[in-house]
This record gives sequence, C-alpha cells and structure tokens, in this order.
Amino acid sequence: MKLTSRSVLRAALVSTLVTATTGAAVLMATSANAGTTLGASAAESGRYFGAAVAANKLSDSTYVGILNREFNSVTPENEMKIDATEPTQGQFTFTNADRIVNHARSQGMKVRGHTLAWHSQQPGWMQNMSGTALRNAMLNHVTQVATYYRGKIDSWDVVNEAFADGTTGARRDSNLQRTGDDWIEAAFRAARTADPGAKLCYNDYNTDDWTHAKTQAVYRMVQDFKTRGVPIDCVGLQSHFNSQSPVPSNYQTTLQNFANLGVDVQITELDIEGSGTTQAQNYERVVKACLAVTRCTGITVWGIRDSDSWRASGTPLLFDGSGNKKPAYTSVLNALNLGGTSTSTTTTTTTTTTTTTTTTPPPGGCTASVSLNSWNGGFVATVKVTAGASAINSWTVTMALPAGTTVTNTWNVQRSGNNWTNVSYNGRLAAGQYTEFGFQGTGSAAGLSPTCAAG
Ligand code: 9MR
Repeated sequence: MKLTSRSVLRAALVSTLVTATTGAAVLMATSANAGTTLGASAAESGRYFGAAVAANKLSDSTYVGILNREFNSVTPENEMKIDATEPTQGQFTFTNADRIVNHARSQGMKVRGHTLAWHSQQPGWMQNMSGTALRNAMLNHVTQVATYYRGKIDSWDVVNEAFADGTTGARRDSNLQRTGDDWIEAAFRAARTADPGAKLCYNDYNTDDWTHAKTQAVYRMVQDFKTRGVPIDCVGLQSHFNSQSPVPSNYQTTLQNFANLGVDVQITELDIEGSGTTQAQNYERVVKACLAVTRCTGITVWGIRDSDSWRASGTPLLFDGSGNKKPAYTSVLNALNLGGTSTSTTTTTTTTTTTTTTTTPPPGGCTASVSLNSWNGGFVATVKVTAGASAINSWTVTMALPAGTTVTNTWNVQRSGNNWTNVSYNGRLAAGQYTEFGFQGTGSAAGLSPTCAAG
C-alpha cells in the first residue's frame, strides 16, 4: 500500500483532532485533502475500495473505465469458485480467473480471492462426495488453487458461509460439514501452508448485527481459532442489505468486536438495495462504521453498475446502468474523505476500548500506539506500528507489561521479554505505512507505553 506524504499529514491531523475534536476543524483539515475517486480516497487512510468483477465484462469499455478509475481492489465474482476452477476432479482451469487477476495486477489493484471452500457452487463430482474422500478433495482444492495464486492474492475467503441462518448459531448442514466440525480449520491450515503471504478470511452474510445468533457463533469460532493458533487473519462481512435486512444500528460494534479478537475486518460484498437519499445515507453509515474501526481495512462492493448486480432490480450499487455516479456514490466518496454531512447514528461498542494516540512519526523512525480491549481479568491488546517519513526494514517495540500479567497468545510479532519485533512479512513499511500486531493475556494491560525503534 502506497501512502503519500499527504496521507501522513492527514493521519497526523486526524489523530490530533481526535483528542481536540471540533467539527469545524475536521472539515477544514480534510477538505483540502479530498480524494476524487473511491480507491484514492480509501487509500488516504490505508484502506482499499474494491468491486466484484466478472471476466466476461472486461471487454465492456464503460465497465472497465469505471473499474480502472475508481477501484483499487477486485474480487472475481464467480471465476475462482470451486465449479469454475476444478470442473473435473484434479483438472484445474484458471483462464477466467487469470483474466481478472492479470487485469488487476496490471492496474496495481489488490485481489481478494473468493472462495476456496463453500457448500455452494460445487462441481457435480464434489456434490456427490462425502467423508474422507470429500475432505481430501477439499484440502487438495484449497492447496492447488492457493498455490497457483501464491503471492498474487491479498486476502482469501478461505471458507464461505459455513453457519446456518436463524437463532441456533449452529453450523450449516452441508457435505463439507458432515466430514467433521474441524473442516474449517483444516481448510485454513492448508491455505496458510500453500500461500503464507495471503491474509486468510472467514466470510459470511447476516453477520452484521451483533445480537444475531449467527454473528455470535462466528465470533466464538474466530475467538476459538485465535486461542488455539488456527491461522486466521480476517473476517469478511458480506453486508448485503435491503429493507428486510437493513444496516443494523450496532454495525460498528460488530466490526469493532471482531477486530478486538486480533483479526482484520473487511466488508466484502457490500450492496444496499434502494435509491436516492435513503440509499446514500445507508451507504454512508457503512463507510463511516468501517472508517471508525482501525482494523476495518477495506470495502468491496458486489458489482460496479446496478445492471451488473446479482440483484439488479434492487438497484443496490454506486453507479446506474449507464455508468453514471448515483447519490450513493457521492455519499461514499464524501464519507471516505471525512467530509460531507453526517447522517449516521453514532454507535457504541459493548466492550471497553481505550486508545493511546501517537505523535507524527519522525523521519526514518517509527512510533507505536496501543489500543486495548479489557474485561475483568483479561485483555486483547492491538499495537499499531507506523513508519516515519522514510521507509523502514524492521522494527522493535519496547513495552513492559504490569507485574502479574501473563500473555497467552500473540500474533504478527516475535516477543522476547519486553521487546516485540516484526516477523518476516511485516517488518518492511513504506513511509507513513502502518502494521499491527496483537496479544491476548490475563491480568491487566492498563497504562502500556510502547516505544518504537526502526532498523
Ligand atoms: O454474484 C454472484 C452471482 O453471479 C452468482 O450467480 C451467485 C451464485 O452462487 O453468487 C453470487 O455471489 C455470491 C457470493 O459468491 C457469496 N455471497 C453471496 C453472493 C450473492 O449471492
């Protein structure tokens, strides 16, 4: 992710303003820095703004024109699904997925891989399998596809839609589920081995309302994976909204609570049925919720024009059928630029989060700040390491824990006593770029005061 010096300046201004908030000052600080496209504006805060893309539309010049102008991430809408990539067992076809990946890479866009293991869109041969044979076929599929795309995928939806709707919080029944509850973690382990550099996500729908049983069930699975060291880096909230399934008032709480487990959160398939001001306000609420959560790292809309949508009649996207920007587009862009009129309701998290803000990083150095989610007897700490005005190759954060505190689990870091050092994949940071590591513990982590040294 390339951050401009303008972004660093904006980050500094925004973090200063968080402590001395005046609405007028926020507008003054940001209006001069407003980006003019979704991708550029999202990048100002280190995020991506992506779209689901169909390979057969890459010859449509209006479509590609909008894609290249506005978006800096893509998700193949259908081309990486199991039926597309392994139509016959053991014979892999990447032609259409490659068209999207090659296009994205030629434009400097990220690619979200979607999806390696799913109960739906299985090829006929897989639908007819069960037991050990199916488990092995699924693991082979994960391994082959993730290996083929190793190094080219920012985030993989390793497992998609594995929980049931309704009030039970149970797993969805499927041939994969019937191979045993551990099929999800087995898929994640295979994906990590095949492509250690990709972020590995669990992706689902109807997981936006914090109070829903399905949301709680996914939360408990991710918490369990983090506790046991199952490799998971992110949770994808598909976020398909309409009047039956509106943007919940506690949406930001849901994003924050997942993030507090030590995973990134990504809004992966956003679309909101409707039109005009109401639709624009709903989009604004979603974008503002993401921007308010440090670990909400990007937003993908599920298509470009309304006519490209899987539910085109609901006109759920940011561009109309002719490719014109809709009011929802403008509200998203304004929200990304932290400008415009706020129509969102502020939501509060159900957990306690305190953040220590930092000063502007010095040239060549780095700074660190901690945000803490504590409960009686335990905590999850997330440490943000930000490079100064020059790139750095490595970092070490020095931070003493209070006496009596025990760390039970760490991620994205190597710890030696009070020294917390980068791992292989997160030491190099461009000027102004940040990375995060975390740890879970028992006792208290109040009053941490990290310092950062760069190499
Ligand atoms: O948008 C996709 C549509 O073109 C396909 O026909 C459909 C088939 O399952 O999948 C749609 O995408 C889905 C995504 O893969 C998973 N979450 C729900 C999406 C909308 O149905």
